[in-house]
Amino acid sequence: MAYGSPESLADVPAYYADIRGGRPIAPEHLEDLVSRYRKLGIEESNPLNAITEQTRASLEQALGLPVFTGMKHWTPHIADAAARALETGANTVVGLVLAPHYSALSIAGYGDQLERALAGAARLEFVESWHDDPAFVAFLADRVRGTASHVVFTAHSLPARILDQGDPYRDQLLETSSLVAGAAGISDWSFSFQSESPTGEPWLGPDILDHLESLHDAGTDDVLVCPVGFVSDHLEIRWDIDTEAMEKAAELGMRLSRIEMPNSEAAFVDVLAGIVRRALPAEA
Ligand code: FEC
Repeated sequence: MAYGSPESLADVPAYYADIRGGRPIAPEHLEDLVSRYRKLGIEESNPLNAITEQTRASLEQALGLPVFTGMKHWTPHIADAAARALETGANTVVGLVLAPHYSALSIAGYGDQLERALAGAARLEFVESWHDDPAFVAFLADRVRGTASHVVFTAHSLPARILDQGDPYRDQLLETSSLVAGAAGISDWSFSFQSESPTGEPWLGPDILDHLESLHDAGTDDVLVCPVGFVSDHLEIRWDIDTEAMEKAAELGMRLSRIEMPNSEAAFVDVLAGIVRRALPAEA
């Protein structure tokens, strides 16, 4: 399962409405979102969902089992994937989200959609998080090992109220970052959030743009961004990091680069295949 992305600019209002779940959208926020997709060159077709399809196809090959894509906010929906799995006669379904860290405000929503769609017609083995999977940690460690830059690990922010609710999201993100840094032998690193939404409530920080200023004030001039909370080249990477954070770094006179995202790379697909195999019951 993946977040999903609008196929064309014309889809953006319906896509945003799905993300907001019926809550109102300020016209200026919709315009801003349309303009971000337009500036990335997305008009009639969107390469971002294609990455998920490549990952699905490669995972199917690696596992020798049918793999279906379900998107949280776009088509094919999670319910479509569940229906297709049931049509093939599946009696066990492994639910894996292409996002490693659990939050009640993110992964739980995928699980609810899948559980509702399966409605008990197949056994559900839902992977709640894979933030400390040793193969995933080793994959990311390979991406940052040997760098001379200060490494900033990042992930999508969420409303700060999750901390009062005992949500493990931030702790899991810090754990992944520390495991990756440890495996790569890196001591010069920090963590920041990114991609905060204008919902009118406080979100978890620091945001990467503020964090870059703090790093600059502390004398850092060379940063490598490692977005541990994401696995592919979507809007939050191509806009929030490659465009906004890059512009901010240039303004401050800093160098900023980021790791290549895992996307559908064979070594990453092997990581996913290992997680699915471990989630499968012994008799499946
Ligand atoms: O490339 C694309 O087209 C889609 C990129 C995309 C990913 C993604 C991942 C996460 N989100 C998470 C939480 C929230 C919360 C809200 C929210 C809002 C948006 C909006 C867009 C968007 N998100 Fe996202 N997210 C992506 C895109 N996200 C677009 C709406 C406009 C905007 O704010 O820019 C606030 C919802 C609300 O308004 O109530 C909360 C989390 C993740 C990482 C886990 C995952 O991938 O599921 C958490 C990719």
